[in-house]
Amino acid sequence: MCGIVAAAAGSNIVPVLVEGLKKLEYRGYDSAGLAVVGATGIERVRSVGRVAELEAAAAGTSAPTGIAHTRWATHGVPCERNAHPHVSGGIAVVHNGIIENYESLRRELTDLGYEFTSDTDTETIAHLVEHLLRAEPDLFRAVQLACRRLVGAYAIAVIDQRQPGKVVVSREGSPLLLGLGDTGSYAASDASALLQVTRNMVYLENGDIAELTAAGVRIERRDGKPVERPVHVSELSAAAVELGQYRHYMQKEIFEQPEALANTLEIVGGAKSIQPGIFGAEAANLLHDVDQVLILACGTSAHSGMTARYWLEAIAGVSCTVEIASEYRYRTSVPDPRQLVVAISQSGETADTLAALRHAKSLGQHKTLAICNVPESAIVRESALRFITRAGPEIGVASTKAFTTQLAALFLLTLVMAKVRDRLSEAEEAAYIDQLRHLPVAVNKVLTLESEIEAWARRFADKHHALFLGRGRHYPIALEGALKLKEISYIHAEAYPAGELKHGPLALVDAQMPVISVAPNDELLEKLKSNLQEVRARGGELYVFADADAEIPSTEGVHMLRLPEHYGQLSPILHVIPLQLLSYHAALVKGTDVDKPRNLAKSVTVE
Ligand code: HGA
Repeated sequence: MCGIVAAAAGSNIVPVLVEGLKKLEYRGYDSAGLAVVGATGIERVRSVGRVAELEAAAAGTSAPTGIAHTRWATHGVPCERNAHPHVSGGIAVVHNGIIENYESLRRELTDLGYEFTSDTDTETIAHLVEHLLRAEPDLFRAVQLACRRLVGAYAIAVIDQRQPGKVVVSREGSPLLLGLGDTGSYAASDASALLQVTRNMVYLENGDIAELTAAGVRIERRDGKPVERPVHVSELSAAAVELGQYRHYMQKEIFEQPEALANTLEIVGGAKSIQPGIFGAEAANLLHDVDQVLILACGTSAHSGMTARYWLEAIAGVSCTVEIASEYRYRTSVPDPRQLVVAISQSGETADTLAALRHAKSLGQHKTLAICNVPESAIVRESALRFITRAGPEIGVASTKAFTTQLAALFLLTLVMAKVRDRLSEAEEAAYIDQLRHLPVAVNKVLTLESEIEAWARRFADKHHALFLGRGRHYPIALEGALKLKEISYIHAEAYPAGELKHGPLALVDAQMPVISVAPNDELLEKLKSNLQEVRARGGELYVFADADAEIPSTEGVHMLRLPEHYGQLSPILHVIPLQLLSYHAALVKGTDVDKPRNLAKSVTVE
């Protein structure tokens, strides 16, 4: 979602701001802007569209202090007038998040004579700070006072033309970190934006306010208490966020899956058995009396949770519920303190998942586990146990390697739960570990299908709808395939458990409706084959991803691609790969913006 970059340094920081925004482009945005404290006061440049356009528009701008932003609109349509920074008098503000009490603040500030020129909630912050500066001329203090009035989630950065050389930032709910450089201080929504100037990062806590100058930073809490925050040396490699030989980040990330899985599973590399400690020192203690699992997640992460439900119940014999985080947080549920609450999120900052986790804790559910790709994220920090997937930075909005590494983590959880519950023999454990060890190689083999899938994708160019079918633990894989196709090719796609076809969706099937089926050689194959016959009998065209050893004849109207031999319980991890490739190539054929699909954003940090 929105990206923030801010800098206070000894020389011109405009190139740093622009380069930082480019690194945050992957988060998704609709407009961009920057403001600096120039010789004549605040100089602001904004543009609807790409950061490259902003860069061109800001070519003549130069100053040592400034703030910059990519906006993903929540309040007010994407247009230049609503793009950040927003200004009031001598100050300029960029904001990530939502100010929930903006309507009452807007009324109050309008009554005080402030004129609103945008439809955003953000503009209230600009006027509020400007107003508070009348009584409290120090920018740091004025922002501190303003934050006490804001309700909602935010990360903000503020500059004041009367106090050049200074940026004040604060966070509550939305991500923000500081970068400590040799000749300047910086802030950004994530570390990738600041690697160009420093590796020394300080992660702000909710309620922190920081002042950045060329000489360094100081941090206080909202109530005025000074705090020290540790400096982390980021290990993120700059190459990890470069495109390299690939056309798109999504393609790169699909092909990085063998490595991402190998890194994530390194923990079982030489091991003969898996210990609860991989989820944290407290895990053995905390998991021993768990009688149920509740998984909270959104989007693709919810699909990994749904797949894990099949594993947890079949292998570990523990009952499992998967809830969409935005639903769970607002419904009245029956808390069970012995339930393990698992929050899954690539970024670890997904607003709905974080709020759902907090909600569960407020109900007395303290057995919590985070499965995230970002170690310092809020969800990780706020959970009792954690497993950090090692997918590396995921830039493409459509999640791929984060999904398969989440699945690997959830499979490890299944094995640990099975052991804790005495449901796993040594021989079974050894066999699963062996399969996990070979998983990267198996994924590699599936990736070799790319050119055949590309040929299939061409047939999707004129299609407006598609149906995805799966059964059992591959039903969530069908859901994920449909989501991928929707997200990046804008083809309307639905997924159904294949047995459900005859209860409604079969009415949609005709020659114009491609039906994509996940057909592993498992215990449900014969049932699935009957469902495929039902489609053929109605003239539907079938695209079947079958295992090499699955007996499905390829007849007229039935296109078939063969994966390697059936991979047992871990087969969903293999079967999602061709669906990712299919949506990627369908999007290429349709000419959509693969890495930045319309209306969508990475790291969904607003509700
Ligand atoms: N509410 C602000 C910022 C939106 C945002 O953080 N998106 O990720 C706006 O609409 O401009």
